[in-house]
Amino acid sequence: MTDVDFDLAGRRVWVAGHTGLVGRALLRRLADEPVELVTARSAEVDLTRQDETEEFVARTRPDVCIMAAARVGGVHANRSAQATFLYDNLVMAANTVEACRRNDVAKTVLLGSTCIYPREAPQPMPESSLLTGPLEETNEGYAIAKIAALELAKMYRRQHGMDAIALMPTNLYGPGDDFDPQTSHVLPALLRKVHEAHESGAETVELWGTGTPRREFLHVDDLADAVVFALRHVSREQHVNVGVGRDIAIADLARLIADVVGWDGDFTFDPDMPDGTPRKLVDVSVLSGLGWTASIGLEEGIRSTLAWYRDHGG
Ligand code: GFB
Repeated sequence: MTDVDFDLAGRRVWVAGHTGLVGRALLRRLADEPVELVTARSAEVDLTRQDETEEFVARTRPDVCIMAAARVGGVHANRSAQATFLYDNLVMAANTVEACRRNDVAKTVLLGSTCIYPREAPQPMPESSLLTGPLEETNEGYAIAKIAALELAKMYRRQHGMDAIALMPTNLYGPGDDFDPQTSHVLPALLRKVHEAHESGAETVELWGTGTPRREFLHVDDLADAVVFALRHVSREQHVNVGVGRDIAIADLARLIADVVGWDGDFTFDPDMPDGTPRKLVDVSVLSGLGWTASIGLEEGIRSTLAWYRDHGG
């Protein structure tokens, strides 16, 4: 039983952040839908500027907004620039939701991250564990901004009757990711490091931290499919987790990536780099109960992402 049947046919769908990892996956997924796409590069409309955001939405009049624009990064990038991650994500969400309200956008989807949950939340983490304990310090800025975004959706729904929903995807990966060793997330970072070790003949690759934290990985094409499903069938105050329902230790992920790349070297560990939160596996029962589950397996996803990376100058 779903919440609603929202008809996408003929709708003008604004994909905010269309050039990012999630935005590009949304464009791929929406290519199969009878919709008209609305996009704008950050040079055309700076979502951290309220006036530019409201002028853009008033001029283009989208029916649907998928808010995939964000300042994102791995544990080291987050830890190093907490104010930037807090401010940019906070104002982009606030400007976008208010502009959509003022222009009667029929459906707005906000995207968060599972780092919104407490560091010591019970695993797997149900949506109800939000705000029940202290956050992981390394990404508190980003987490607070994403919590504010989902609260905006909830309160605009409640006060203004706006059909705004919030999805909380777990760690994402896939084509078009950031592969920069300093700013990226772990999966693309290790793909690049192991690929380069394989190419150069290096015998070791260094991992950050202890390798013991566990992470759940959702391919970005699965997320894009979940967003389209939620556009059609989710309309509720509470945010909804999007994940695969299983996780893997970082050291085991590294070995899986080495096997896919075909590199048989050894991993060393840099204890000076942060482990981040010990685990953040999400409870996926709400979305699966509505009828959606992920379909891209981790090894399959790593293999296709490696192929993309090699084809795009890796
Ligand atoms: O993916 P990642 O940077 O972000 O780190 P988080 C995941 C785990 O991989 C950490 C370890 O325990 C890292 O120490 N790791 C090992 C590495 N080697 C590497 C490496 O070379 N690069 C990277 N990046 N990690 C982010 C949050 O946390 O998750 C964001 O900071 C967001 O706000 C994102 O929520 C989804 O999963 O720890």
